[in-house]
Formats: sequence, C-alpha cells, structure tokens
Amino acid sequence: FTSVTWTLLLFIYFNVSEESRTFKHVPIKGLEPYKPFPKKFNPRVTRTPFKLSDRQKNNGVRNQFGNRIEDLAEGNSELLPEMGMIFNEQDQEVRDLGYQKHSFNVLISNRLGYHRDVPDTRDPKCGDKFYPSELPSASVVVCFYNEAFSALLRTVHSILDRTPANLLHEIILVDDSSELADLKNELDEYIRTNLPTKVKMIRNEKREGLIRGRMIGASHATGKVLVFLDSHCEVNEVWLQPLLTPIKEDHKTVVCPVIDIISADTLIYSSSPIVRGGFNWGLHFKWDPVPFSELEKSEGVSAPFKSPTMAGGLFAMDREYFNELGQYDSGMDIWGGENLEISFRIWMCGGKLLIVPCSRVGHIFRKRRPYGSPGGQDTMAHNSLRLAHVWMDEYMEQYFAVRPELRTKNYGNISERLSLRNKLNCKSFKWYLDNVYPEMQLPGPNAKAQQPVFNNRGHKRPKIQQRGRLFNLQTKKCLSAQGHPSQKGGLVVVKDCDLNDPDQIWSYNEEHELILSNLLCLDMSETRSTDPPRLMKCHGSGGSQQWLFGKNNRLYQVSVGQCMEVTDPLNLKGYVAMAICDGSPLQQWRFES
Ligand code: UD2
Ligand code: MN
Repeated sequence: FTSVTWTLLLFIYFNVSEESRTFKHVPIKGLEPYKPFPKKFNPRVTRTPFKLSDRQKNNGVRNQFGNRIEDLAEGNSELLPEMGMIFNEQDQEVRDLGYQKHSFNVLISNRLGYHRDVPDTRDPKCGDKFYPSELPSASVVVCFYNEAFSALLRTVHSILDRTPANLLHEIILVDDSSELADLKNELDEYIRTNLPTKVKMIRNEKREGLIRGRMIGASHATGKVLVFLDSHCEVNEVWLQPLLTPIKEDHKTVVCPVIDIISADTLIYSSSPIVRGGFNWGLHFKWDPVPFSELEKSEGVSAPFKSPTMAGGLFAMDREYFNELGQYDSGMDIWGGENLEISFRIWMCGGKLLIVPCSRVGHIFRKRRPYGSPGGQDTMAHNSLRLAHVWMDEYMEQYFAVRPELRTKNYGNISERLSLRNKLNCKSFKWYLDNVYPEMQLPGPNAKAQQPVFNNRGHKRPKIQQRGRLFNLQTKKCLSAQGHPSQKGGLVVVKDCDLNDPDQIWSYNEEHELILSNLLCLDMSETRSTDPPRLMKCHGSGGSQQWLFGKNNRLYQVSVGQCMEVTDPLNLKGYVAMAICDGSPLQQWRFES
C-alpha cells in the first residue's frame, strides 16, 4: 500500500548478535481487574458513517482545550470530518507536528480518545456463525516505535473492550526504543493505573525494527496463539474468535483479518474490499482480486480463503508453530520484506495462509512512513535481497531484472536461513508459483496484461455534484488559477469574475474534490497547514483534497481543519490561504452554477 520512493543509500551491514539483542522486561503491576459486498469484486471503499458512542455522548467528552466533541462534529455524526477543526494555535501545532511525526491527523486521534465505537463492517452472514466455546488463548504482540500516544492506547483499549477476557491471555507491548517522552513514564503510569496486569511492556534498549521487535515480543509470550498487530489499529466486533477457530482446527494454518481502513486524515473507519495478498517482481506487496473460484463456496464472502501473501502487520499463528517454522529472519532490519518472507515460508514449508473475512481490524494507512532506519539504509532492499536469496531459487533473476543495481549488493550471512529451509524440507519456489500464485506473470512476450492496481478510487470517476464559479462574498471575486490551470503546484487567487473564462469553472464531486477546469484538484500540504492551497493531480484518497461547504458559507478543508479565506483585504494580488474558521465575510464562498 504505502508506495514510498526509497532513496538508495550506501548500506552498512551490521550483524546483530544474540548479546546485542538485550532488552529489559518490565512487568507492570496494576489493577487486576456495512454494508455487504456486492457479488462481483468492487474495489471502491465503502464509507461507513461514524457514530459517537453513547458513552462519548453522555460524558460530553472534551478535548484538552475544553471543546466538546459534539460541538466539533456539530451534533451530526456524519460531519466527523470536521472533528479536525482548528480553534487556536495549539490545535494547529498538534495537527502539524502530528503529521510530521506520525503522518496522520493526531489532533483528531486525541479528540477521539481511547475508546470509540467502530462500524461493524462484517458481512451479515458472519452474524450467523458459531465458534467453538473452547478456543486457544491469545498473546497479542504490538510493537511500536514513536507511536502517537492516543493511537497506541486506542489500539490497546479496543482489544480489551472487544475481546472475551478468557481468550485474551495477554497484550505484550514492545517499545522499540522510542524517543518520544510521553511513551516512557506517562505510558507506564497510565498502564499501571488504568489497565489490567495482562498488559505488559517490554522496552528494547536499542532500536531493533519491527521484525526483531516481534521476535522479542513473541519470546516473552505464553499464550497458545500469537496475534501480531500494528500500534495504530482498532479491532472490530468478534474479531478474535474467527481467527482462533481455523488455528484450533489445524495448527499449521496462519490467518489474517481483513484490514479495514482508518483514514489518516479523518480517522474515519471504513470497510475494506475483500482482496487477497500478492506481490510483484520488485518484491512489493500488492492487493489482488480474489479469484472467483476461491469465493464460490457455500459460504461466499464470509468463508476464509487462501492468500498467496500477507500484508504483514496483522496475523495470528500458533506460537509453537511460529517457533517451529523459524520465527522471522533476525538478519532483517527495521521495516519491509518480512511479510513476503514469512508468506513464502508458510506455503513452501507445509502450512497455509488464509484471510478470514469475518474478522475485521482497522489500521491507519499512511501516505508516507514518518521514520527512517537509524543509519539511513534502505532496509526494504536489504531484507528483500535476503529473502530472494533464501526462498526464490532461479526466480531471483526476476527480482534482479527489476532491480539490477542490487545484484552485487551485500546482504549478510544467510546460512542459518538456508539450513532452516533444508531442515523443514520446504518445496521449491516454482511449486509455490504453480500451486499458490498461478496468476503471477513472468515478464516476456507471452505475459498477459497486468492485473489492475487498486487504489482507493478503483476504476470509477466520482460523480460531479456541482459545476460553476466559486464566488467570494466579501471581495465579489472568483477563485481561479494564478497561472495556467494545468500547472501542477500552481497557486489559486481571486480574480474579477468572467463568465466566459473556463479557467474559473470548478467541479465539485461526491468525493468532495474541487477540480479546476476538469484538470487539477485543489490540494493542501499535509505537514504545513500554513502553506496556501495549490493545484495538484487528483489522488482520490480524500484528506488533503477534501473540501466541505458548511455553515456561514464556509469552505472547510478536511485535512487541515481550517477555512479558506482571502488573505489580502486590499485585494491587490487576490491571495487566499487557510485560516481558523471564524465566519468572517472573507471566508464566505458561494458556488454559482
Ligand atoms: C506494513 C505492515 C507492517 C509491516 C510492514 C513491512 C500492515 C497493516 N502493516 O507496513 O506491519 O509488516 O508492512 O515491514 O500490514 N515499528 C517498530 N520499529 C521500527 C519501525 C516500526 O516497532 O523500527 C512498528 C510501528 O510502530 C508499527 C509497526 O512496526 O506498529 C509497523 O510499522 P508501520 O505501521 O510503519 O508499517 P506499515 O503499516 O506501513
Ligand atoms: Mn502500520
């Protein structure tokens, strides 16, 4: 999903010995205490409106500045995008710093608090299912590095709130040597005073990365099944039972929930389409449609189905099987590649990997990763090289065809992983391709057209709701491009209205995008809300390109939580910028068809 452009830097391989992998185990003492999918695959995201929980309504939850959440959402739960409304400089700082440090809207995350209801996105058929009353208990392992406090605690509380106590053996938090101050004493204090003792904390003394981090967490676990989650997730209703059931039936089955989408800009929780995991020859994970043959069982979209690969962050696996199968490759650093490695290993060495559609867990999908590796290395390339050399046999050449510069790159010692492959008597990569992922194409004259790439928008263009001029009530001028309307990154200004000027014609569509003369979208910078809006390529994932017309004729920008205003009262250049919504005439806009 996150397609991040990696800058290739000189890579310094460092070997992590058993001794250097030291960590303190700090036990915390404390209180004990949809929408159904259409028959045919539809890649479009189903947006489910968020509703405030009764608890939040009754308590009149306030943020740290005393604003009531209902007021922020204006009493209308469908207006949740306005949860990010900025009231003062502190709000703006929380938002901007939040985007810099976490790449999502931390202002909204803080306002939501640690508990919230999420829409039940399961297929209605899931409600008819019965799960065995005796199921193995789970150790949930959550690694985090510099996670936003509120997102981490919402992850933990959602697990505690929506998991039967007898199935939740423990939650193991692994702090991967975070630098953020609130993740130290404040977090310990919160856990001590508010959470049951089954929530445990492990602190890595140095940064290990998520791969060794999970191995460390798993080594402390004592439950029958390991469940791994990212630190910015929210589990949905009855999420765990459907994962544990297939593992109970066959301990060599590894299962993933459907990963629902929590918007990084609005924190809106929405249902994810039913897709399965694949990869390309660059060894990037991708989502593929589920072949019809896989779904044509009696239970349709509510039955578990096979997946060639997993996304990586969210899965459950018998703990003994995890150890038997070789955990992870501890020579892999920080981020990337481990998901394909474990997927290939599961399939090639006698296990199977399923996606369980009746288990739903939301995850905040970010547009960029807010952290790097300590030495600035491209850990994805390093990790992928290791997995290619261990698991891909002659198909490694396909990787080098895409990444020729990696052919001569050092990838460290893989002898332990090779002997693991030998010991487990694993099948060939050709067997895997033929039997598990026959859709995978080899490049060449016979290759069929590439499968579609799924983004949030799928194939459809959003319907246009309105077309016309954007008239500013104070200046009586119209919003237009400063330069040419097709120039990416160009500014917008107000100019004298001209009925015949096509460059003043905006379209407003159902995705709340504002498109100038059918070309570019009005867009806001993610990390600097003080920057003026610009014209950018439409990306179709809301947030920075989502605009709402609200009360007092305001034009509200969802991602920055502010309103557009004409900044220059004398109106010489007609500049516009985003500002705290105050209802002033300079912030009033009318769509004139
Ligand atoms: C996806 C996976 C992620 C992982 C990754 C490939 C999902 C939803 N997410 O990326 O789990 O498999 O692909 O490696 O499938 N973290 C650390 N130490 C670090 C860096 C990260 O503990 O040095 C934590 C981080 O706080 C988070 C988790 O590891 O909880 C995954 O990191 P991410 O959310 O940045 O990865 P994501 O979702 O882009
Ligand atoms: Mn993540």
